[in-house]
Amino acid sequence: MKGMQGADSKYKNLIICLEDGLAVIVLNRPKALNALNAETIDEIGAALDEIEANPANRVLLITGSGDKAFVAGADIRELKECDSEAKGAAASEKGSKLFRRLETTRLITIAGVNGFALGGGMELAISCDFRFAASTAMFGLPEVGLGIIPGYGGTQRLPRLIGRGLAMELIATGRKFDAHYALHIGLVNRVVPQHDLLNLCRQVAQEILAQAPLAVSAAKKALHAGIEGDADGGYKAESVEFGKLCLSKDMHEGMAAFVEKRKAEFKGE
Ligand code: CO8
Repeated sequence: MKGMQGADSKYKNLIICLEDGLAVIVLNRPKALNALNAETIDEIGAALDEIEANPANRVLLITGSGDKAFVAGADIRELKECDSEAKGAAASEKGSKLFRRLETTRLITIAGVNGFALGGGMELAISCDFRFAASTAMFGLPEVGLGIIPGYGGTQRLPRLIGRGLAMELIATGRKFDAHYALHIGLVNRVVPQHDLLNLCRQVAQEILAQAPLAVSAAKKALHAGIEGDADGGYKAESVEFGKLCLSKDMHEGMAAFVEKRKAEFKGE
């Protein structure tokens, strides 16, 4: 990833950059097209601990290094060693827990899909709040062709995102598809030339960072409550979150700024 400051060398397979409220995790394992081995999964968890611990970090961008791969899946060489039911289930659960954490973090998460997002790579992308893709990106859940199934939440998240019929077709055929098809089925929000991808991600991150922090987190909580539970629970969660925001200083600031025709200065309080 070009133009990033403050690369942190304590991770072997990641580059972490902190840019005024925007945290960037770059998967950086080029010799395996950024495939997720157990070590990389642990590193993403540790990076998330570090990023979440600072309330100033509010948006998380996940992307891959280079221009070929976002993440080419779980590491197949490591998966080959899963020779018992218990080992397989544990490996699945390890990634699944991390992706669930990513899905429910207070941070707004964006996947900048810069190339191959296959298997566990596509599952990582769909555990983020939304996705932008380079026009060269390729997607797919090819697991059934390896004799396995998506094991990092893909069988659960894909139907929720694009609907049951399409999800079943894509999972059962293992078919790979390009960024334009991904846009057509609502898997990604926008497709841009590769050289514009990070600028787009940063620009949208800035738009989010300009909003009231508590309001953005509350909106994520309410949205999840409805998507994951029943509609009544979702409407209830929305009202509860709305009520809490009425006690925030930022609500008063936002409304005062409107009336006084000035830009709001939010403090996240
Ligand atoms: N794992 C390990 N190594 C990989 C992976 C991977 N997923 N993908 C690519 N690599 C390695 C290749 O082995 C190769 O290494 P080497 O040079 O040492 O042989 C290097 O990356 C470059 O790859 P290619 O030479 O294959 O590059 P190409 O441009 O020819 O092809 C592809 C690019 C099409 C992306 C091709 O590499 C490919 O098909 N990769 C595998 C894609 C795949 O099947 N992904 C799904 C994996 S399974 C999965 O993700 C399950 C998730 C749930 C697991 C739950 C339990 C743990």
